[in-house]
Amino acid sequence: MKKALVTGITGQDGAYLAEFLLKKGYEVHGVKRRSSLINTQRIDHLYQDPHVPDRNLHLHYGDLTDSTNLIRIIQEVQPDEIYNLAAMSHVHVSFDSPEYTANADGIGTLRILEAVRLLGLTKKTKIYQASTSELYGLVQAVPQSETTPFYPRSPYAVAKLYAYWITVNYREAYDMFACNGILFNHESPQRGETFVTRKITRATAKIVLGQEDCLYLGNLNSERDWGHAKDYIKGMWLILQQDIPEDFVLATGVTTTIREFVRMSFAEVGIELGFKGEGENEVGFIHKCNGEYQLELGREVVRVDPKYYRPTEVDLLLGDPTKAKSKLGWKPKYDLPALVKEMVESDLILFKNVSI
Ligand code: NDP
Ligand code: GDR
Repeated sequence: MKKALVTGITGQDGAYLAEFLLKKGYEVHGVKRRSSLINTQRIDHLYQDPHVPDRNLHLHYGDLTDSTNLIRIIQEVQPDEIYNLAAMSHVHVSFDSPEYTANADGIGTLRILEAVRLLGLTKKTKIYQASTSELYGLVQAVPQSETTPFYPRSPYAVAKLYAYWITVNYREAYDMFACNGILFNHESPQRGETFVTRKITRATAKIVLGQEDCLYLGNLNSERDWGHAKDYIKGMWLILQQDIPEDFVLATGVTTTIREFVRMSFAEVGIELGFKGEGENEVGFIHKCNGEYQLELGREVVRVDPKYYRPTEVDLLLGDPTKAKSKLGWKPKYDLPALVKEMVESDLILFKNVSI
């Protein structure tokens, strides 16, 4: 039975990946941080009581900022594969906590690589590093592929740039099987509530159910290449199943503005939005109601709040997944309409069950 160690197992990708690996017959070990409230909601359905014999999901307390604890966990587990998904993953928040972000997202990756090297596991343990399309930052060329130059635009992206290159360096210096997946944005009903897609689908549900008045957003013009997390975690696994360690872009090859995502989300509940004004004065209003939910025509349900603007923005992400498609045989099953539909439906169910 293969053993996988997943850092960030309580996050969106960690939860989907753990489920995927368990189905493949892996023994899965997850690193989770201690928190004052239980934060394992995304993996509760996978939880096995520690007293159950032969269980195949094990959780370990740990933190990417603590080398000794990572060394101990890796020594205990002796994993065949490590998926380093743990990170302070919010781009906007990284401007408020730049040093912590560098420590966890940048040096944290070094700590994992060093632990594997010091423990003499370089020939046994394969490492997946969660790299990101944020590395491309200020647009140099589109679509963005494995050979497009990087120009990071946030403390998060700069930390991830270090993590990207230290992964490449350990691969070359110590002949380790260490790979970067350069993943474009991927979402799901499990997406954290403060990322823009989930913020939008939650607000769509709450507004039509009368639980929220208006959705406040930042830059509506930026464009993202959005896929479904379920497709992307499969790509992570495929990257580690190759004979030769390499870096791969995972993306859909389609880009969409935030404004269009808002439109699509409201269209799922039968509401056509109109937009008027520009910049900070732009608003989205109810133009037509075609279905079950009847809201007052002309009512403003989307407004811009500049507090959500970033000091430096990434305007356009559009990935070229040709290499992953040809070498890994990776092909996403979801397109954006299917993703939006699943997220809105899930949030409607969630908030229909909430009493106000
Ligand atoms: P989430 O924010 O949903 O999950 C992040 C995980 O990391 C959580 O389990 C979190 O724990 C954990 N974590 C944060 N800081 C630490 C720390 N110091 N030590 C240990 N664990 C920590 O992110 P996603 O699942 O969306 O993303 C997974 C990875 O992929 C991240 O590295 C992200 O940067 C990267 N990525 C994500 C993309 C996306 O579109 N989703 C695209 C490209 C890259 P807790 O639950 O306690 O907060
Ligand atoms: P991103 O995702 O920064 O691409 O990073 P996010 O959903 O936070 O932002 C996407 C775009 O939407 C604009 N935006 C807003 N964003 C948020 N969060 N909240 C708002 O109110 C809002 N209004 C407009 C942003 O300015 C931005 O242009 C995600 C994370 O998962 C990273 O960890 C990962 O590396 C990248 O995707 C790929």
